[in-house]
Amino acid sequence: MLSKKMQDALNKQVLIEAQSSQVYLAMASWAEIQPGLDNVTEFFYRHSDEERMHMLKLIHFINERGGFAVVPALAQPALTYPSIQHAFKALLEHEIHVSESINNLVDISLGEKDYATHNFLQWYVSEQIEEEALARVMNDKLELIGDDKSGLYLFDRDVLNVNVAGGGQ
Ligand code: OFO
Repeated sequence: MLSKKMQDALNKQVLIEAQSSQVYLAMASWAEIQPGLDNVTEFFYRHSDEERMHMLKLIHFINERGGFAVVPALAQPALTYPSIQHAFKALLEHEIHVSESINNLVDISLGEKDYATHNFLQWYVSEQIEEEALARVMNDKLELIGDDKSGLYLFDRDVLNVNVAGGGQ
């Protein structure tokens, strides 16, 4: 059975994952109308779906452990970005914020001696390591490319491999 404190903290994470999904959905919609970003667009759509899956996993866990998962209202995400660099920088910053939030949940689970939740959260801990690493690689590449059009073309082509390999889950 979840403590009230643990349940409230997990429900906050439901909101964060749902909001993440919304943020990446907006990035996808913006990227879709930019020229030559087909694979980047697909990456953002997939990332959005994956965040929804992270949210659902939490909802099931909370309900299975005797709590009640609250489906939250969402804020309007940023709709446009000055450049692809800005979008990926926002993505990295967002993931760093998510990692902090997951770490905070791990702290709470230990404080509550809730080892089942602690164990459940390990999946998110590993996931965040991967997501942050991927976002950093993409940001580094984009920084090197700058405004170079052929570089951006190659970047989009590279993202195809990330999509096929299932990165950013
Ligand atoms: Fe990318 O964040 Fe979910 O966990």
